[in-house]
Amino acid sequence: MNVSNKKRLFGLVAAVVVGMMAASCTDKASDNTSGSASAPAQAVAEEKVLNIYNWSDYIAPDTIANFEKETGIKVQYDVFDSNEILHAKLIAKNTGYDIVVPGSNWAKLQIDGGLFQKLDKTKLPNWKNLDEGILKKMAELDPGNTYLVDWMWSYNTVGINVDKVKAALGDTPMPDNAWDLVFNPTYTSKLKPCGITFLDTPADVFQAALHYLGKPIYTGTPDDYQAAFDLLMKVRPDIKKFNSGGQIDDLASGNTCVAYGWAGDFNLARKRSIENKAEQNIEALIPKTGGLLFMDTMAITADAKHPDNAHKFIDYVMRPEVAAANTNEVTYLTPNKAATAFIDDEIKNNKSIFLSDEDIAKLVPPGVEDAKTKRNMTRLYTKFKSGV
Ligand code: SPD
Repeated sequence: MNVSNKKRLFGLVAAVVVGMMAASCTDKASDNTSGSASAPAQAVAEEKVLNIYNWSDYIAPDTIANFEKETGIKVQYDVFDSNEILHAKLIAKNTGYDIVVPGSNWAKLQIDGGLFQKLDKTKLPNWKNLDEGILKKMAELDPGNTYLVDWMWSYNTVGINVDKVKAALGDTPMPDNAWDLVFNPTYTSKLKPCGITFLDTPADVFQAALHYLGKPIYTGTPDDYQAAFDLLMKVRPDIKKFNSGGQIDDLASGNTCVAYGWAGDFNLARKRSIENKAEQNIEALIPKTGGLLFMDTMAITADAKHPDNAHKFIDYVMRPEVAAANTNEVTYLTPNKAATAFIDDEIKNNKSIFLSDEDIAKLVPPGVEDAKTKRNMTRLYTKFKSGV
């Protein structure tokens, strides 16, 4: 993606920031402004430990090992599969994690809730590698780029096993709108035998259903959520399972043929299938109405016990070679401009990873719901999953 594409992408992101301000976190920390620079304890060397909580399948296999070898810092690296899980841990406090990686929209809520500490830029010399345009746009979300560093980004969409889907559809041609494959019973009823999976997260599922219905994806209107629920219930009998982190292996092994999930994971499933000689022809589709954009961001928790080590890790990840190795492994895009030179041509040439200008323009910006809407959405999602 060239710089102007990135600027457009982040212009899109910036457009939602104002809308996100309305949602709230209740327990505001008494002081989240100290950052790691001002606490006297920081003068004392930290124990050589770092606790990180990131999304599953989101890092190259040697990223942590190389960091440990170089610094002597022992990393405990745990994974999660939904923003809801991370958010619940953060608001309960005492997560035990130094670095967490929420979606940017959720991160904004968490900043406002006092759950993160400021970055100390003097400890981040590799900051210079980040794309200026992106930083500027991120500053609209996080003024002064004070708390967040983008980890990687992609979009929610439909992923398919091309051969299995064509076989299951038979005489029925592929729909013009890829979202039909997961939201239109005409298609889902035919695809049911080869296996349809959905993400297991209320926000992602309702946002896509609302988008399919032509509604704003973070509308607060209860009637819209009811309409999305009614739509979802029509396809519920055709859904095999709800599984976020497991979609990669299910697609790569041919266990499922259609998924509603994250484009990066679909490209990773394709890569894994090739590596495992499973020969499944997997594609991340680009819906004509657009995919749902997301960015996942690194932040240091307000109660982090190892903020200095956290800065060391963030700076390490901002090295071009390290950022590119992560992208080359997991097929999500890095915001690290200097990393572009190290990204494999196969990834650069994949149009569902490096999107065209036209596809970028169609991406739907992320949003976040107010607390009441979240409760309603979770209630409806539970009913939808149980199928009654
Ligand atoms: N395997 C990495 C998945 C990262 C997904 N982040 C998703 C945010 C969705 N809104």
